[in-house]
Amino acid sequence: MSVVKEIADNLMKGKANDVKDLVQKALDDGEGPGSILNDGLLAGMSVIGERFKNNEVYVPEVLIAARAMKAGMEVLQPELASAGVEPIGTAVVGTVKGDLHDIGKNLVCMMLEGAGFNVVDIGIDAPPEKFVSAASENSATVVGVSALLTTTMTNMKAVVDAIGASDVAGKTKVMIGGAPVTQAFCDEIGADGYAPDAASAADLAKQLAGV
Ligand code: B1M
Repeated sequence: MSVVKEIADNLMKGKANDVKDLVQKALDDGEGPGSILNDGLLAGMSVIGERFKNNEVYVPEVLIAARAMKAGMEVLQPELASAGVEPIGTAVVGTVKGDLHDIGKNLVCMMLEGAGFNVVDIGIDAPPEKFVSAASENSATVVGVSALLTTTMTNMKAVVDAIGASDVAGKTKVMIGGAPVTQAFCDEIGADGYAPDAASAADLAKQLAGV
């Protein structure tokens, strides 16, 4: 098995230390940072995403795979920067104002990172202005809004409206998700897309970013 394939394999098993060592070995062997990222780390994370979507693995497996990806990225990041490998876009992600739930939002962030996005996590209880300023400062391709409560999902419309009235209107797409959120609600508030789970959120973000 090639070292790059071994990276993907060990990432899927959540073996953070092995992934870190294998990324270093691949670099020492002269493997390109882009291939280590795309065919190793992102390939492994994409398999985990698909399995999660199909209920073949659950939240703990995703978390340990994401931890392994982070370990590999620590070694790879400086090499990517010097090789000029760019992220596929920037995603600003947060939980809507009034809402303190962040487990699903964190999973969405991990899947977006796993798909190759630079992720700016603005945390929980985030007012519309925070989404707008983070999107503007980071030239976000996508803004992701999470809500877990029927009482806070209504605040998503304020984010959609604020982005629409800001300097990033037309440049940044807004996607929404969370347990009480539906496609019908997405259509009603005029968001650009809805994803039912974290893996689908990464697919949707790529689609919205046109990659
Ligand atoms: Co709360 N809570 N909670 N809670 N909590 C729920 C959501 C609830 C359904 C429980 C219940 O009553 N059965 C209920 C909501 C009812 C409703 O509105 N329909 C509820 C309530 C009522 C409350 C409080 C009001 C309770 C109280 O104080 N009386 C309070 C509100 C606080 C606030 O936010 N202002 C509250 C507080 C809390 C805790 C702080 C104790 C804790 C949160 C801890 C944390 O997040 N750090 C908590 C928890 C843990 C839950 C449950 C048990 C689990 C939520 C979770 O993390 N799920 C939840 C009941 C349940 O779901 N069984 C419940 C796992 C996570 C991976 O799933 O977040 O759905 P989820 O994310 C999924 C998808 O939804 C999607 O992808 C994720 C992974 O596939 N997704 C997106 C999420 N965001 C997305 C964004 C996207 C795309 C997809 O694009 C941007």
